[in-house]
Amino acid sequence: MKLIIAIVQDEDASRLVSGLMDEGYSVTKLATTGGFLRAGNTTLLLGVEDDRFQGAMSIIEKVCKSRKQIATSPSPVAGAAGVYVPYPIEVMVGGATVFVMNVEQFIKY
Ligand code: 2BA
Repeated sequence: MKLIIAIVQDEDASRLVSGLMDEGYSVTKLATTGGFLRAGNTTLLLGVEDDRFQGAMSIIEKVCKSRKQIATSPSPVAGAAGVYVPYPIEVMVGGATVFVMNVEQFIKY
């Protein structure tokens, strides 16, 4: 069994959960915040049997889209007058950031 931890954009989360549930995957959805943009994103936890792992990854890859986001720089630079002003930056946020772990035990009480 594997544990998939997928960090996705909020815009894709609902469709992704539906797509996974429709195929019989169990999903836990967490409301999370990215450290760099300080904006909300969604983290999904999926415990999947090894033979169903690729199926889950295919759904994640198909549903989650990369997007450009404009954000205020997290580290403002000093302007000409020595005043620190935030400036807008454009970052490409990935469709999904996925961590995969082997599960040693899976227990339900
Ligand atoms: P954030 O930390 O808010 O990052 C959003 C996007 O900002 C990132 O997209 C990346 O394009 C950019 N970014 C992040 N850190 C940066 C930096 N130090 N300098 C310049 N640009 C930077 P993604 O890489 O697709 O990441 C999307 C979200 O996935 C992240 O949101 C974070 O919540 C999570 N994530 C990504 N890599 C991670 C990791 N190694 N460990 C834990 N969470 C991660």
